[in-house]
Amino acid sequence: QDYTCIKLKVIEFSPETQAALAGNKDIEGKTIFMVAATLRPETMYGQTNCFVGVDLKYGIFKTHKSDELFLMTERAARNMAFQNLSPSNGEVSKVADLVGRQLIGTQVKAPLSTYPSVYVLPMDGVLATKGTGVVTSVPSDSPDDYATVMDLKKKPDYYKVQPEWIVPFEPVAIINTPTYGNLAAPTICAQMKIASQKDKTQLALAKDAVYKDGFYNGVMVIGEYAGKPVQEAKPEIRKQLIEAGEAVPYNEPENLVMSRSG
Ligand code: ZZB
Repeated sequence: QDYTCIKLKVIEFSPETQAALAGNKDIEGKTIFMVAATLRPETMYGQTNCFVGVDLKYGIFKTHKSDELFLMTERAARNMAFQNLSPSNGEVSKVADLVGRQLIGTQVKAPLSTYPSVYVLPMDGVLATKGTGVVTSVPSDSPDDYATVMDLKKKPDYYKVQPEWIVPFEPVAIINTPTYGNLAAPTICAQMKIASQKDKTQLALAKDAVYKDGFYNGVMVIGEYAGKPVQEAKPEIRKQLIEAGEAVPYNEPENLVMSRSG
């Protein structure tokens, strides 16, 4: 898969992560990014939060740039080490260990998002075996993201999140499609009566439907490419993010993912 890894700059870590990193000399003076793999760079205007898996293991790693560190799974760091994204070819250099749970409530700056900063929240289905284990959330166009945000809104205590990390961050219209309008995920979730991230079968169908409709029939309604088809805007936005240093290309061969997933 040809992913775009979006660099979500850490503004302030959660108190738990701050405690875990206290005294760590390797992070002093460095900029830390939570790195999220996406196939939909054109949706980045609609980022409302970032997801991690609470039980997943993450690390902070040195990168190809001496002043930048990446927060992601070790598996992703190992893949990146062979894609010119680590200090030297094949080198994985970890400076801290973290667990997803500790990251909840961390505040990050998401490139292109209409919200100046967003929060890290928990999602049940984040796969350790895909991308970086960090997922950027676009509830306007991703049914999984929308359903998860609905769960968190309904049960903040259960999920150990604060309403102010969620409630102010409404989905943002970024793509218009003939079938689902300009808030495809909320629309299809309502139509299919999907109410939770636990509705996995329905969500897979919803995701497939909005993916196709967005890609083939979608038209941008926000940003520099407003009025342009998604197919035209996608590569341009990807290129801009990479040139601005706000994203990196990241490749994950499908068979490699499978063979390492155990
Ligand atoms: C932003 C985004 C906006 C995404 C959207 C999707 C959609 P696929 O096709 O199944 O490979 N993702 C990335 N890493 C993980 C992970 N470790 N665990 C769970 N989900 C992950 O799906 C690729 C998408 O899965 C990625 O693109 C990312 O979410 C998520 F409007 O990034 B996406 C209809 C989907 N819309």
